[in-house]
Amino acid sequence: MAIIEKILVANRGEIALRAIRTIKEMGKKAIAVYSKADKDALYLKYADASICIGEAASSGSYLNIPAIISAAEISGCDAIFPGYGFLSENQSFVEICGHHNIKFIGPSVDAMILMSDKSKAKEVMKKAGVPVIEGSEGALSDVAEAVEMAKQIGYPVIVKASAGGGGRGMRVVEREEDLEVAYLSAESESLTAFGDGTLYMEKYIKDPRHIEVQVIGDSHGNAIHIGERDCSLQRRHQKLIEESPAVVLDEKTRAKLHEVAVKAVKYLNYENAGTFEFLLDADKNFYFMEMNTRLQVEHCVSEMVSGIDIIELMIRVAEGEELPAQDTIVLKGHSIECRITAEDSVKFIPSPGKITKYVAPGGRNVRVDSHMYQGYSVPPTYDSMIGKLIVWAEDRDKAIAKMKQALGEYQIEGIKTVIDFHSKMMDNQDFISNNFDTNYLSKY
Ligand code: MV4
Repeated sequence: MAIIEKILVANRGEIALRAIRTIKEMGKKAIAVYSKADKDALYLKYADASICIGEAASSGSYLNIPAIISAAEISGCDAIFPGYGFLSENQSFVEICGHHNIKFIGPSVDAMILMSDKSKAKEVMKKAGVPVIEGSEGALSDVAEAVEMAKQIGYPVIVKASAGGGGRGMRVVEREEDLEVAYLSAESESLTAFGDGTLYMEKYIKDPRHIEVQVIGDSHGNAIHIGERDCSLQRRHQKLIEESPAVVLDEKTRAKLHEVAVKAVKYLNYENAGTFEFLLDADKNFYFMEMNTRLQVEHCVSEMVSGIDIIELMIRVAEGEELPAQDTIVLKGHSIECRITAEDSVKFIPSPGKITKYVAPGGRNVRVDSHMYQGYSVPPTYDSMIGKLIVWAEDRDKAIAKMKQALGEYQIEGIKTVIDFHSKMMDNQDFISNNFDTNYLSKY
């Protein structure tokens, strides 16, 4: 047990604010870092101290490892909380934290390396007894092997980048005559994007749902899940609405999903928070897709149904504490999250600028995780997500009604947001009847 006293939050925006709140509630000190573009950011006001780490461009600030490590050393931090994006899944950063005796609040380098190779991750998960999608065992070596593999599993197939994730370096192939072109373009795309052109192949699952399980392991080999989330409502691989539980699952499938996820955490001896992503096919079979070795944007819906502060749990695990037993985790009701971005509601074109009026929603079981305030200028430099609106209610219908009310209470002027899109979704019959999949927004 090594009590952490001072934590550097190596992130910005809503997640920096989210983390600082928990750190201070735990009686610990929170140190913020910021780029020149973020000098007026709200999270700086809530931190115990803040340190400028460089230029607006992320490469000169939030991705600048020497600047962040220096900030941690100068301020006497004994741990770093990475949040999501930026350095949260950067293997050398985790290693460097170790060299400096700074506890990285997240998984080990080994777990991170393993899961960053998607085809290797799949092999390991298969060994752990987790259902995986039929396809190549590991990476493909060339087009000829791809053609043979596709013959075996049958079209349509999908080729994916081993180093990928989030949809880049991915091609769906319907017929053998299209495979070579698809293979070569996926290969060059992933080589450009990730510096690695390794590909693997799977049977293509048509119109799946994206279901993921929140897990956490501790340093004593214990592992628990905090339920699942349905993140099927996406646009161009950007999640827009997430919920927990995934009401598409029957109790038996849900129990199996949770069981498999916990088994995998134990098999990996995985420490800290993570997420197993699954695809659910039309027959309600689930298959492992990827593991995210970080806290995710949508963790809040899991917090709402469980009553657990996941960041608090991450910090406690990093201190060497044992996790609570699975049977103490009680999942109740329904939670929905709408991601609020500074984009227009029709084409999702970024709309940075000054917020001239800001009134946020409120009320019972309404949670606003946002760094917005009246007078704040949304910089054009970073991700356009400027907040999340999360609600909880006894069931999904009530949660939708509450979300609709809360969205309607927002008054934001000066920038465009996707609030109108979300309001329309809360009235959309397909959404209300839970009749959608990961391709819904591309059809509609
Ligand atoms: C798939 C698939 C269908 N079949 N794999 C998209 C991102 C990357 N993580 C994997 N993805 C997919 N893999 C097989 N075998 C469909 C997708 C997919 C998708 C998955 C989850 C959420 C949204 C998606 C949107 C398009 C495609």
